[in-house]
Amino acid sequence: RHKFWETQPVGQFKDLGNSSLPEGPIEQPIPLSEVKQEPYNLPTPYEWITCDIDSEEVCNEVYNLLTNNYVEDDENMFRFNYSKEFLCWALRPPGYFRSWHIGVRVKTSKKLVAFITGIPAKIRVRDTVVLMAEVNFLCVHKKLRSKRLAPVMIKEVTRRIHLENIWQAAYTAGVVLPTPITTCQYWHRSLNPKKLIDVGFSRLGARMTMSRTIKLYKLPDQTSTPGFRKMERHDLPAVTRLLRNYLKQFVVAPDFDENDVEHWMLPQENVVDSYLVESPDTHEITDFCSFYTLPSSILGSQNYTTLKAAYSYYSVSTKTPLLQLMNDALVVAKKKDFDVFNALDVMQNEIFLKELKFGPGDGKLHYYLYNYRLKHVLRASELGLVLL
Ligand code: YNC
Ligand code: MG
Repeated sequence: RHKFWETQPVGQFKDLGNSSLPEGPIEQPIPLSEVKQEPYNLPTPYEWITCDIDSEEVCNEVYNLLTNNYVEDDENMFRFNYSKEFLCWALRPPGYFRSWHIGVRVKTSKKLVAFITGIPAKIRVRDTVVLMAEVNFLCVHKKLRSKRLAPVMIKEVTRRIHLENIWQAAYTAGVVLPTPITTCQYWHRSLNPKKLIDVGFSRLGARMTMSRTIKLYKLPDQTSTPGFRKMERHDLPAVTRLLRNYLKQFVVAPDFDENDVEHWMLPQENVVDSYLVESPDTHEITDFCSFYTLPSSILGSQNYTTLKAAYSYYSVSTKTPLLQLMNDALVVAKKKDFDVFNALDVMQNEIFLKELKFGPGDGKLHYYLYNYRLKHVLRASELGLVLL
């Protein structure tokens, strides 16, 4: 069935429901001197490169490969269009390794035809914080599909991760592989229903007119929570405390320190937005919400080329009801001209999804751990991790 994945240290389908297997690493680390020192072999026309994502030229090549060949929806109507600024942000967190940004070129033309990345992250599983790699942006050019290039890319990124003495990884995919730790669903909140219907992202509901639909999704011009404002650098200690305390409740969640929060949460124009609630009386930071910017190319529309989407990232409510906090997030996203606000049913998101008029999407998102077994499949609400 899965000729490649069956050979890897991941939960196997045959072990589902066998809770006699222990939780934790599936294989033990080996001495670094015993890790393969040379790259895996590629078919002869191709060569490995380490991508210097700081280089304008390399960043452009990666951007173009992904823009034309990365993830599409099931109907091939939309394709993720990560911006260059976003890629730089996603690939250069504290302690990142340049060697984990891997490309494949055609030797003769030097054309970039495949890509895969890892970044380091501390991820807590129950009581144990594990240094892992988050693997993302696996992409093979459309003309080179189904030639078993993906397994070689995964083995090469694994080898380079091992060389940094890291033995576990986390990743997500729209496809089912051995074996999801949980399966989540995307929910979509229309901000610009007319455009979404026009480009085929959504459809006019039964017995609905366009004007009733526009009214249904209308949002206030102003946020409603007193003390709701954009996060600033001086908020880092308070936001870090808030997030760390909040994420404790989930079975799998990142273990963020202040440097991580600085990188992942400090607002960056067209990349990540973060807001918080500062109590007007005590000046205490009581609540937090964030979303990242990930447009999609619209593949078949006469009228539009891009769908501007915001993706819910991390949110924490201690005083402001989550429903009210997220409604304010929708208000600011609308003001910033996003067409749609997306959220997974992870963490406590189910509290607000239906109430705030999110509708369920069709695709599922599966979460995986490499070389780390969990006894049971998690509920999405037990997951405290959002990957980009
Ligand atoms: C996928 N998304 O099952 P079996 S998500 C992992 N993640 O292997 P070929 C995948 N494996 O089943 P193609 C996968 N998609 O025979 C397919 N596979 O065991 C498996 N799409 O390889 C598949 N990006 O080269 C099969 O397939 C084998 O040419 C087939 O290439 C696949 O970034 C792909 O969706 C996805 O660009 C590159 O279709 C290509 O089709 C493509 O013949 C559009 O591969 C873009 C797209 C995937 C986005 C993502 C997360 C990737 C995680 C990779 C796994 C990391 C493991 C941890 C490593 C570090 C360990 C440590 C320590
Ligand atoms: Mg292939």
